[in-house]
Amino acid sequence: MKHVIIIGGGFAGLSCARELARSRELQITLIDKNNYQQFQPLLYQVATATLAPSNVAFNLRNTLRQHPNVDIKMAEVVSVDLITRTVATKEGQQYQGDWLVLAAGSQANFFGTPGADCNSYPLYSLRDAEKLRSRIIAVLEAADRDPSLVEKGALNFVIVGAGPTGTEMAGAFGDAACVLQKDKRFKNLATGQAQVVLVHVECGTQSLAGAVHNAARGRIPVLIFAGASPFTQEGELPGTRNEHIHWLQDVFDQRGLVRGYVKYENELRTGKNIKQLVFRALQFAHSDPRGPVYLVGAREVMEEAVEPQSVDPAQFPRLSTPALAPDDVATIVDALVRARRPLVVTSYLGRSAAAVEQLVALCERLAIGVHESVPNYVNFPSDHPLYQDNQWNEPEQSRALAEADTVLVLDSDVPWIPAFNKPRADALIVHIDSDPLKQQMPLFYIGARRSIRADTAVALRQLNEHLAGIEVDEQAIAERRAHYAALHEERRKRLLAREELTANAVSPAYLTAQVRRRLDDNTIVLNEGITNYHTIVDHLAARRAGSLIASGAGSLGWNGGAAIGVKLACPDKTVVALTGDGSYLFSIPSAVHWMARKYETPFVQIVYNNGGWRAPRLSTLSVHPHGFASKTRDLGLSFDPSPDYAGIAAAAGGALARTVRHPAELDEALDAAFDAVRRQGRAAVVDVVLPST
Ligand SMILES: Cc1cc2nc3c(=O)[nH]c(=O)nc-3n(C[C@H](O)[C@H](O)[C@H](O)COP(=O)(O)OP(=O)(O)OC[C@H]3O[C@@H](n4cnc5c(N)ncnc54)[C@H](O)[C@@H]3O)c2cc1C
Ligand SMILES: Cc1ncc(C[n+]2csc(CCOP(=O)(O)OP(=O)(O)O)c2C)c(N)n1
Repeated sequence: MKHVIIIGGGFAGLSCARELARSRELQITLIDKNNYQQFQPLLYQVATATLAPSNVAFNLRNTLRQHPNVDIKMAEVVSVDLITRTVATKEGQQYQGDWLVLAAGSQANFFGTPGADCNSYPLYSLRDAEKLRSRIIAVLEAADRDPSLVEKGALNFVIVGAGPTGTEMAGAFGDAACVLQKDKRFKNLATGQAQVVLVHVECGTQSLAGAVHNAARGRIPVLIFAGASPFTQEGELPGTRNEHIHWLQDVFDQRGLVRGYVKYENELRTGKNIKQLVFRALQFAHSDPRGPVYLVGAREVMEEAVEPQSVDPAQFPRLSTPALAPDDVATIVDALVRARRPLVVTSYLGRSAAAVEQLVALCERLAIGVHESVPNYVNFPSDHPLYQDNQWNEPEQSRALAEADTVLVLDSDVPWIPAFNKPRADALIVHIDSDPLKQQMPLFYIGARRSIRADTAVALRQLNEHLAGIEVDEQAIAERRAHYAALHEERRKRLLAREELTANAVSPAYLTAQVRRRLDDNTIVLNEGITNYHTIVDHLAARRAGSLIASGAGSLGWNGGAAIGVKLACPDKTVVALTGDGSYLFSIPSAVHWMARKYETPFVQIVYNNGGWRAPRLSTLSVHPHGFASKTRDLGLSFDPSPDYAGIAAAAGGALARTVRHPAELDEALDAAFDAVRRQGRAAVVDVVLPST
């Protein structure tokens, strides 16, 4: 039997091994310094963090397992003796063969360009791609900490060489939209770029269920594409019907299923202008108020042979951000300066970090208090002395809102619920919003004297610039600053007291405080705590824009899929999802945790397990406080016997699973969960049993 030694398990070495292995007369030894084959055509995606390194490294032993006469050695060849046909490895082994095949590939060549080898990044191997990836992420993180770096060009990447590698690298940068968002939105949940969702005809569209509601109400851009049943049945066109299901899945108005929720919907009727329609749909999705769009195309259209079309996406720009008219700027500043108790009310301004910065500047300059209504982003640092409070559905009058004489509502769908919480009758209300008309809401009015459609970051910057040129009564401002700071301090103490462990049970406030202690500046938390929503906002006490996110909508079960989406968009963040037990079940945890493992998107999920659906009980009691619901414990809302919430995730995705029934078990469980996610790359679910209410 003859012995062949192949050095290098790349494309050449592998095909050589495969071919030669067919002959049973040969024994083959394949030597490679790695035990995987790297798939170079996808190195760009690894470099721009859109693919994990494991996706482009194929285990050599696995690839060649069907060839018993191939032996694989992981070793680095350092010398070859052609006379004795022996190769020596760095690890000290020698291999002798009848034939030697040298397939060690090539190396990066800087062609002697001065400085190129030490100041630029080659892209030849997986290691090169990983180094480049770390560098890109480091630059983004630096720009995240200090946004002025963006203006200084920190996010400008230069590619030398416009051959296939350079061109593809440029394309990969373009695709990695979240990485390259220059408008600072990469800080937030949303990359600002629509993601694409493909669903199966009308059935798949129905399966989207409440997710379309959440994307619409939460203003998240998404391009949804669904196929449609073929419309011919006798082979008239390529793609014609050939399965029984094509008759059953044909409906009269497939687009109607989502019409009430999408900003644009259309059918692709020919393959010839698909690009134009996709870009037009994206233009709607990306323009404020952002949201989902829906395209549908039948199989014959998808099968149509078309000439390549070139369409410039730049001709379909998102609409420019609208600003305040000069008159409005002066009037609003004047009202804020004159007010005794000016207050900002907001819910989703914090989707833009720039808007948060401008709001802080405005509030600090004029001592304006901030009240959040069902906040679904961090709109204002909650430890700031001007931060007053936030409200979910609690039937209470906010003191700050009751006292305010000038109320500036910025980006809010429901700034207050007038049945129990509203500004005083003579308050001046001004509303600035990306959609002040709330065009998709049948009933909406808030008594605003001025309603202005504008981008809040731009509008606030205009107010700040105008303020810089006018005199204000510093004494009056000092008085209101002291007033708001005193109220803030009272609230801080109240909240701190609630974090004490009192009974022998974990309270939602205590649990949230324990979670907070484990967060760092690199964490994003998702809140689907329902009746604990407000407690979570209060006790997480978020300060950084983009660090706390909620769906902004009402179809429960958002948090699991959202956690995976956030982790995909921001792979270097620790993602934590806080969920009610009902919302956990709504999220289809089996699918979520299967995906989390499959797509390497581990996250910590904590179930606020209060034994069932508490919200519907509170809703009933708020309408009929002394009715049937007040007299019975059993409203059919309990999840007793409780499912093994964490066990579902362990079974579906190998998640670390912990159930906490006593306060003494909490610390260990949370530590284990954060460790699993941060260090082992494994998802974790902690089911925390709270007193049922
Ligand atoms: C970023 C990038 C994108 C590309 N995209 C494409 C594309 O889309 N289409 C296309 O056709 N081509 C593409 N190429 C080119 C293609 O990857 C190469 O032509 C191909 O990999 C060459 O195959 P090879 O087996 O000669 O070398 P390689 O695939 O590089 O394999 C060499 C192997 O030898 C091993 N080795 C090296 N030295 C030693 C040693 N001393 N001891 C032990 N083992 C050693 C290495 O670990 C490696 O596994 C791309 C290349 C790059 C860099
Ligand atoms: C898809 C969907 N179904 C039903 C509802 C109505 N609903 C609102 S809150 C709630 C209960 C949620 O339970 P859980 O997540 O355990 O939170 P809790 O109310 O116990 O705090 C329900 C069923 C909804 N909003 N969305």
